[in-house]
Amino acid sequence: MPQDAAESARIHDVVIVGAGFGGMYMLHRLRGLGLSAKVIEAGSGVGGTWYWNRYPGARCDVESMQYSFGFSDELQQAWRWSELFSGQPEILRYANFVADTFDLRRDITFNTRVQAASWDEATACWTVSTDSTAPVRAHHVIMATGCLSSSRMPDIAGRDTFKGRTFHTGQWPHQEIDFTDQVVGVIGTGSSAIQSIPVIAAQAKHVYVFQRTPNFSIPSRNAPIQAEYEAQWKRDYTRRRAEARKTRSGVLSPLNDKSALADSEADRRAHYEQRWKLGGTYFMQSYNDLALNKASNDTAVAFVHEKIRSIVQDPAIAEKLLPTNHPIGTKRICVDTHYYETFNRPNVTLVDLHDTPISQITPDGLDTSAQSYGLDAIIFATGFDAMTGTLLKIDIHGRNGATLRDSWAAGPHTYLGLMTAGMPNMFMITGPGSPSVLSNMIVSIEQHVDWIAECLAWMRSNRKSVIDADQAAQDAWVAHVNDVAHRTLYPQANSWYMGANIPGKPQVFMPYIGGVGVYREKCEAIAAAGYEGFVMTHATAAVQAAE
Ligand code: FAD
Ligand code: N01
Repeated sequence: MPQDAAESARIHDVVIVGAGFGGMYMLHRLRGLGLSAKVIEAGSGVGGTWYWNRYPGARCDVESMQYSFGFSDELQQAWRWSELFSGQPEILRYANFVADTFDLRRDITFNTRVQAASWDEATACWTVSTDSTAPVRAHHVIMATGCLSSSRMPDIAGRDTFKGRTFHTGQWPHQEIDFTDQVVGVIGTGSSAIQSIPVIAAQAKHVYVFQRTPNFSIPSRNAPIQAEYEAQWKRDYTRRRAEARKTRSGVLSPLNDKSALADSEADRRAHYEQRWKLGGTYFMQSYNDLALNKASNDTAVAFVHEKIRSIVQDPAIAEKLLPTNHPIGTKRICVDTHYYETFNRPNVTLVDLHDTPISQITPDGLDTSAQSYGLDAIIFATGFDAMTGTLLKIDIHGRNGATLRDSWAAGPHTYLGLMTAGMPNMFMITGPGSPSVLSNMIVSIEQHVDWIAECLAWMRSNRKSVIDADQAAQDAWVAHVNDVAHRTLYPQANSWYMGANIPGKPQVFMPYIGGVGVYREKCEAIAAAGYEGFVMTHATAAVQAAE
């Protein structure tokens, strides 16, 4: 039989879409259960985020000793990180090391994009269609498609007329890009821009930073990892990983468990100074109510504003860099290496789009309503259609032909961020409605993968072949996710967490903000209660015949 025909006839236990950290670990766990699994990946290699986001300065903002897999002690002892916050090339090498260690590539089909998936009730099977292979059939589909994997190019008039080079940070070329002697425009001032601008400015002739909304950024204080620090972690890894899994964010971090308003002005300032010196996202742990109480949050905002004013020499530029339209932390906080200092360089110009928006891209550069800028290259650091964009690009048809696009028309509806009612046997790793992007994502990925693997093992031993989310349980979970979000300051920001960066996208707070530890307990309790809120059915005659 030709290979394509043989593949079409075969029914896998599981198809996994995506070979980032989620898909890789899922494959490893399924093999351990003796299930047949095939991974389909659009890129030509593993690593997901770290395969695609190769822009200068890309690095993690969760410490590498923590932003790494904890499921295998051999793996965590063997791998050595060189920096506290490792750069993209090193994280990609790590992903490849994981693939080599567990011999993952032999079950991954690369350079293949999944375009559609449809459920057949009679055979209890998904048929997964791709852009370059015969359709693949499987009893279960696991979407490990990533929360930040659909880059977003803004619709700016004349975009395609530009004669120079254009880049998106989330789809960066694989070869080194040299900006020497080039005039570069960077559109956007989110995390990707804030990481890349200082590196590009050190090389380019001139950089224009086109800023629509300023963001808060904290210095990372990145440094090489000292041998003793690494040894401490490695001696105590098992206990520390277990502790991290119980925290709010999946990161061991020094939370100061009191209100910002409980300290005097002087003590608060001294404490913020300490945190600023410590650096990184830990700043948001300065007090326990920065995400809850506007008055507390305002104290942190005022401190960071003061810092920006003290770093940026030109007071007019400093004022333009002050974020004022959202509480600190309600958009993903940025972490940088010399971002604000970069605006003291003579070859960097901040273009404030607030009063003078971009009107068009021209063959030679970019026009704002006030001025034309001649550019050799434009970098779109304009973010992602986060959390739902990648899933909704796939044409998914579940029970009775219902589509995921219809079922999520008013925003993503899931049970635990793991399944959506009407899409039987389709799981999502770090789907909307789970802590996902509000956490150390490797911790959240491991938790979802383990939960899904254990669920599949349970189904097999209990002779269940189909699992679906119960509609009422899902509705209650969606209401809970909303309720918890609205007890915080997060919904006050026009963030991508809210879908606010995509014109026309429903504005709902998508991740679950109840915390990684609390969420894990809920998931475990639900499993222990026989998968409460899920509906499981026995194998039908048709399924048995197909097996
Ligand atoms: P991804 O890594 O996004 O992998 C998904 C894969 O699915 C991709 O390879 C994609 O090509 C593939 N795919 C998608 N759709 C299809 C399809 N239809 N067909 C075939 N293949 C498909 N998180 C942290 O916790 N800490 C950090 O410091 C951190 N830093 C980040 C820095 C950047 C620049 C970005 C963009 C994100 C960062 N994140 C960070 C979030 C990061 O996305 C996660 O930590 C993690 O890497 C996600 O892994 P994943 O496997 O779930 O998804
Ligand atoms: O994207 P973003 P990102 N004209 O959406 C601007 C993770 N990550 O790629 O705010 C002009 O944050 C937009 O402006 P505005 C992390 O979770 C982590 O930077 O819409 N500007 C904004 O400034 C992060 O949150 C790291 O007004 C336009 C920017 O583009 C997530 O990925 C590093 C525009 C987009 O910012 C996304 O970050 C990198 C237009 N038409 C990424 N359209 C770490 O450090 C958009 N913008 C770990």
